[in-house]
Amino acid sequence: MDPKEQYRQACKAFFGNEPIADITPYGEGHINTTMLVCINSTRYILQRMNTTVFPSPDDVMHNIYGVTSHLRAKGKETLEVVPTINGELYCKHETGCYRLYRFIENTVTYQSCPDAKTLYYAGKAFGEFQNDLCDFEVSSLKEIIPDFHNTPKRFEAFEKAVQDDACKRLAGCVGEVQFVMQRKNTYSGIVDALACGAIPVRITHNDTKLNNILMDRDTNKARAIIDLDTVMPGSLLYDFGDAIRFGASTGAEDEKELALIRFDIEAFKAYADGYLEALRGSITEQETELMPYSAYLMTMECGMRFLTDYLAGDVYFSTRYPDHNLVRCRTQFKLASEMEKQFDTMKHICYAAVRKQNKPEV
Ligand code: ADP
Ligand code: GN1
Ligand code: MG
Repeated sequence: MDPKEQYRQACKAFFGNEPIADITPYGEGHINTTMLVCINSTRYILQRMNTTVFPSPDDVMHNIYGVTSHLRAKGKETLEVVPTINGELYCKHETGCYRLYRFIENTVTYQSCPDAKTLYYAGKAFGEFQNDLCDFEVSSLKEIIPDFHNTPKRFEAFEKAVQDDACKRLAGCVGEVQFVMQRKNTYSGIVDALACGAIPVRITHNDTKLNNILMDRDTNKARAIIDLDTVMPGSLLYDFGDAIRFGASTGAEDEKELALIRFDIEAFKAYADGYLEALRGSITEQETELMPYSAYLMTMECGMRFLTDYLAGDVYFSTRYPDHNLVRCRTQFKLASEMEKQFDTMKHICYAAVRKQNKPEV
């Protein structure tokens, strides 16, 4: 079936035979297939969910419905799930599972950070998101992808992909593979801290890159946190680190010219300021201590996931050309190697931002 026709058919579950004015691919997500649909002069986001990555769409939609209801009750702008005509949260069609959101108008998403102020607003938004979910009932959340940010397990998967070399691509990425191998002793800092209770388990977003926030087109302030597929129990360090790996880079995640990729310490400061301001002192000492490391770790983890997928034949992330995952992993490793040299400065920034929040008001 013609791909567009699949989406037209899926629309029937939500709109019956209403005429569809327009249907076009939208956004830069790596996981779901996203379409912008216009019906009766109203715009919607129609997504075919990636059921390889998310084998239980029921669980994903259960979490999203719960989390968005919770946020809306607190007056927050959030994703609005449009149910099917039969009242279901998504539709199962012969070509896949589809869900529909209202399009949040007058917003933009960034594929790389335009300026530090934008990252400050992003940090504030994710900090508020963290706060807003601190009274959400954990037991009502399904665990969508177990061990999602378990970096040692991600490393095991990487080692296996190297051993298998399923697509005979290893010879072309020996330097990148060595880069990951040489750092194998650095990957367990957050899982160890969680396991021994040194840092708390919280409800986290787990995919905090800048293009998962809708910013207001006029004010540039954050309007809504989107891509709620991976909201699960985790560490706030996953959210902080992942936001930095994407937002505090001077280039896009798939920039081929590595000279353009630098770790931007001003952007790091802006995000940390916004995030810690929104957390209003609820971060612990151990979490603060690990903030710089989390930025490095989430960057390495993402890089090794891209490289794993490259070796496995691009079976997980969507790619637009054969070396796309290899290009992506290189930007991550460039960033990680720059971060390694700036831990002290980063630590200083984080502690200064925390102190500012803890200072009693006069
Ligand atoms: P993926 O899981 O593939 O990353 P996302 O849910 O992040 O998919 O959606 C991809 C892109 O679509 C986002 O980066 C954003 O630009 C856009 N988008 C998603 N939902 C909405 C919405 N409700 N309103 C406006 N834009 C949206
Ligand atoms: C994926 O769905 P998207 O494009 O927002 C991935 C993240 C990665 C990110 C890298 C469920 O995010 O974990 O960090 O790509 N999401 C999933 O850009 O694996
Ligand atoms: Mg996304």
